[in-house]
Amino acid sequence: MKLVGVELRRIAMPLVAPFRTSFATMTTREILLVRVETEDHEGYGECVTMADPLYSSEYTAAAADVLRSYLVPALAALPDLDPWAVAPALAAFKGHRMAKAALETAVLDAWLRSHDLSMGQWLGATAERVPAGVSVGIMDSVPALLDAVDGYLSEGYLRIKLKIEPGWDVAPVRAVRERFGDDVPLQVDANTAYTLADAAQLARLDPYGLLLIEQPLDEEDIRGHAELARQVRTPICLDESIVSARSAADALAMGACSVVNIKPGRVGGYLEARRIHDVCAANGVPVWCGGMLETGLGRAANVALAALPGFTLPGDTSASGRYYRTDITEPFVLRDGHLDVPRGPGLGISPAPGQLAEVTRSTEWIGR
Ligand code: OSB
Ligand code: MG
Repeated sequence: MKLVGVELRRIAMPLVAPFRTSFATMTTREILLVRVETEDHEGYGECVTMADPLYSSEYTAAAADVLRSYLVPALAALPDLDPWAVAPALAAFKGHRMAKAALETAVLDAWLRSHDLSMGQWLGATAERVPAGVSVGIMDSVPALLDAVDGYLSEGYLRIKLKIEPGWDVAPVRAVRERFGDDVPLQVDANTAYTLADAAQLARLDPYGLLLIEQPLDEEDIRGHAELARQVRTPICLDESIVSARSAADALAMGACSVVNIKPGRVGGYLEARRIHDVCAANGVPVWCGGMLETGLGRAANVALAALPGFTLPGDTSASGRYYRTDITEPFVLRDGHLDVPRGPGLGISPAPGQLAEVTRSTEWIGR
């Protein structure tokens, strides 16, 4: 493929309800969309950075800058473009995995369209639909949380994840168990809010039969997670700490986790995400697909990834309506607690021009 240019588009999407984690409260999702134009096709990649560097070191303005200043020019210097050429062309630039992932995904979308292949087919998906979980933010009160969980369970979500932080952990978990019973698949996510000194408090979650505790400790504290795994019975799952197939292999070798959350943005794209899937499968370690409050564009690719055979746990791949009143694509809807894997070429879904225009704050064209 021959690259013609790349468009960077900043959009702002109001969330249906504020989403509170241990690191921030989000009310609007500010997103950078990358559109790659080749001589015959176009492709989209959704950059999953947050507006501020609170989940990880990346943030949206920095992603736009590194794309404009380094990544797009490096790609433009290639005589010929295909999905496998992207990561090597960008490798000299350290970090910025979410920005790289968005660019690689846009190239992949265009390339898949030119080969009339769907993302799921190309990745090796073995399922036609994937079970949907939902990530439930920290609330002002336990009754408010129970109302929210009740609503999600009525909609058909097959797994509940509660965001936790010190002061909001055992009480909400106990309340959800008491109200909805022991059969609801339930897990928690701390987004690095604890230290190893909190091991005894985290062990108090043991009686509640959780599927996993996600990222309790600092992203760099692999040894701490390994020690914590010896002190609690609930399986440890890593999110922020896993940035590559190599870091996944290292974490597994150290016993730092027994489950992995795969977010393609966090690890530099879908090619690396699939490598992590393969490393985990080779080790008998279950994986699930995380989310970053994506629009339908990012969601389409995540749902395709989640249809690979090693994704044996429901992901944070919720329906569009859990996040946005109006998505920029055809909305993903729950059917029987599942989302359908798109079948069309590429991402299998495209933005609706009117809706896209409505949420656009700025666009920037970088010609080759
Ligand atoms: O840690 O998984 C996380 C959202 C934004 C940033 C980090 C995380 C999350 C979520 C929600 O938990 C996932 C989703 O529903 O997209
Ligand atoms: Mg997480």
